[in-house]
Amino acid sequence: MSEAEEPIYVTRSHLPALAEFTAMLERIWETRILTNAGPYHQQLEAALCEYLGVPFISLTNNGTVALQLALMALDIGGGEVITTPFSFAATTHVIALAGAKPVFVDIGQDTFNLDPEKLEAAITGRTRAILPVHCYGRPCAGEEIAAIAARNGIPVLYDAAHAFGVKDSGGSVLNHGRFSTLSFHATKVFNTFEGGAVVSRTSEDKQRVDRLKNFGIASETEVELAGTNGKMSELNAAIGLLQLRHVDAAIAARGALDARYRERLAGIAGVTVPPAPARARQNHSYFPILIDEAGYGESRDALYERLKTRGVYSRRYFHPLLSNLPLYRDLPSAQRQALPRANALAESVLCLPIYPDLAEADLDRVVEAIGDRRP
Ligand code: T4K
Repeated sequence: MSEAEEPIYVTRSHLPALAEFTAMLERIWETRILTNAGPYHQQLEAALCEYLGVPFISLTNNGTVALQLALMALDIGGGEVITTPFSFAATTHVIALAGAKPVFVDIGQDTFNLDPEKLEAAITGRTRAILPVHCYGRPCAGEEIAAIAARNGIPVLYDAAHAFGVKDSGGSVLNHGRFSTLSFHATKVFNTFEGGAVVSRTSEDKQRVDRLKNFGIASETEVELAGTNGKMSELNAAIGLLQLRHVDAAIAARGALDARYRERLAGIAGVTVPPAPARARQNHSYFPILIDEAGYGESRDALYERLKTRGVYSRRYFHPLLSNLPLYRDLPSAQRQALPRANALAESVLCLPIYPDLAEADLDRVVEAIGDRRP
């Protein structure tokens, strides 16, 4: 957390009932199975497969490690990985950490996600994988990406950190690609305090990820792969089992707030609320708005600062754009002129507070502060 005076957005609804959790803790104390795919871990994997409608899940200790494990499972061995610059730092970092070169492709018009029309031109003989992000839980163009990937024989790994429970016209978006990864960080729609998961399409892929998250160990005497420690503990898995009971209510509450924001923000000049994605079950994990400085009369950054003075803590997800970070800006694909939409979006987007316990009166206060441009 960056500011000491910031409000706590992780509210009651992000936490399981303490009594239920205590009962699970007692069980852990009794069995003394604390980690390494214990009973709660196994139960949570099964429960998530059912809830999310996916064939195989491997729980991990966070969403970043989930991405790393999926990349390790693809065994890309360097080369290039095509991705979007409009994401959280973890998405590009894992490519660099895998010893590969990130290749940025611009986002689509009004989609927030990697543009399939720009994808094929970015594929070279060195491309080892495609890593799109369902940004804000808005589904990527899964069919188009799949067709391009298949044509070129390149695997797709989706960063679905924001897309818990999201569906498109084909069902769960987690069923696109060879792997999808989730984040269960405290601030997410479904959380285990820290945690994440890799969704696999086949039992062979799940077994590979499971080995990789446990040091590559295949049996007592065999270490088959150069793995890491990506395991989720029993404590986090127990929290997840309890959270899962309330996730539908949490998503519904977010949906009502999303609708209220849309209604109240309509008509404020220079403020655009992106339309909800078509044919999707959303999770309302973020509420982005776009500020057109000329029409609004104030820059996005000035609004962001002014909201803070009113006790409203919004987030400029995702600014700075990953391709503009000193770490990555010298990459050939990072040039601003090649990424006009992502650059424009990073300069104009503001994510407003949205969490299940946000009171309607507080939401109205956020909208009033946006509507009232006086300092
Ligand atoms: N891929 C994508 C596309 C991602 O967005 C992320 C993470 C990942 C991969 C990696 O997944 P993980 O390895 O994190 O599982 C947050 C989160 O730390 C990060 O998980 C998330 N994406 C990213 C978008 O946002 P911050 O630094 O902006 O959050 P922070 O700490 O400022 O918290 C936001 C608000 O919530 C604050 O007002 C305070 C409040 N808060 C926060 C925490 C942690 C609480 O009230 N209680 C809390 O415990 O990064």
